[in-house]
Amino acid sequence: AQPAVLAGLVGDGVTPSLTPPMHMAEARAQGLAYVYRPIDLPGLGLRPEQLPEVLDWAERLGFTALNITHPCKRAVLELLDRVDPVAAALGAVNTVLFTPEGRAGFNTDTTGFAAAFRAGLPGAALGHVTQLGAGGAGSAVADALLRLGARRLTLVDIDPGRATALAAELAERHGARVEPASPAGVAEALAHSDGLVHCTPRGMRAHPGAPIDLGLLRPGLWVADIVYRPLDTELLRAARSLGCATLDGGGMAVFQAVDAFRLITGREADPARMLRSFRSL
Ligand code: SKM
Repeated sequence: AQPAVLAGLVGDGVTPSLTPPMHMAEARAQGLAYVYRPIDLPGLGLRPEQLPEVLDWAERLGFTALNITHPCKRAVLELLDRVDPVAAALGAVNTVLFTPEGRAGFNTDTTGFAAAFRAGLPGAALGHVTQLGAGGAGSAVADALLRLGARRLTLVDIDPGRATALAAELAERHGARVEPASPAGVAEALAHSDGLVHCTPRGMRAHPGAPIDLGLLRPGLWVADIVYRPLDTELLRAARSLGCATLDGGGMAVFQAVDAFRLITGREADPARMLRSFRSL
C-alpha cells in the first residue's frame, strides 16, 4: 500500500481555510489516503519567527509537504535547500516539499493564477493590463501576467512606494514595460487597457464595496478578481452587466491548490471537481 500523504497549511488565521478540505476531497475522489491539516501559528501559541521549528518538527513528524501562507511566505525561503526559479525570482514560497534530497520550495500562487487565467479567460488580449494592488498576492499575479505575455502593465496601489518598487523589480526581471500609478491614474490607465485585474482586499466580506469607480468599466475590457469570499464581487457584477469577460477569485484559489496537489502527490487534480468542492464548502 502507498503511504498516506500528510500535509499542512502553516500561517496566521488558517483554521477556516478551504484549501485543506479541497485537497482532501480531491484525494478522496482519487482513492488516495491524504490528511491535510491547518497549522495555525497563533492558535498554537507560536510566533512567525518560530517557523524554523515548525518546519523541523513537520519534517521529523513525517509530513510530505506544507503550504505556507501569510506571514511566512518570504521568511521560509532561507529554510529551504532548493527553490524553484519562479518562486526564487518572486521571493515568495507557498509550497514546501520534504524530499529525501532536502526541502524544495515552489510558488503555486503565481502558477495558479496563470493556469486560472488560461482556463477562464482564454485568448484574452494582453497588450496592456491594469492591476490594482501591489502587495503579496499582487506580486504573484503581476509576475504571472508578465509570464503570460502581458506587454505593458500598470500597477496601481494606494502606497506609491510599493507600486514603484514592484514595477521596477518586474520591469527588470521581465524586460517588460511596467509602470506604477496612483489611484488617481486609474481612469487614464483603463482608457487604454485590454484588461483589469483586482488584487486588493476591497470586495471581501470584511471590506465591502468596489475598488474603483465602476463607471470606468467599459464593454470589451476583461476583468479578473482574486477575491473569493464572496466569489461574486461588486466589481465582477458591474463588469458582467456590461458584457465584459470575467474571471472570479475561485480560479486562483483552486488552481494554486491544483498545482500544489500535483507537487505534493505527483498526481493531477481535476480542476472542475476541485472547483465544485471549493464552491460547496
Ligand atoms: O498560497 C495559498 C495557500 O496555498 C493556501 C491559502 C489558504 O488556503 O488560505 C492561501 C494562499 O496563501
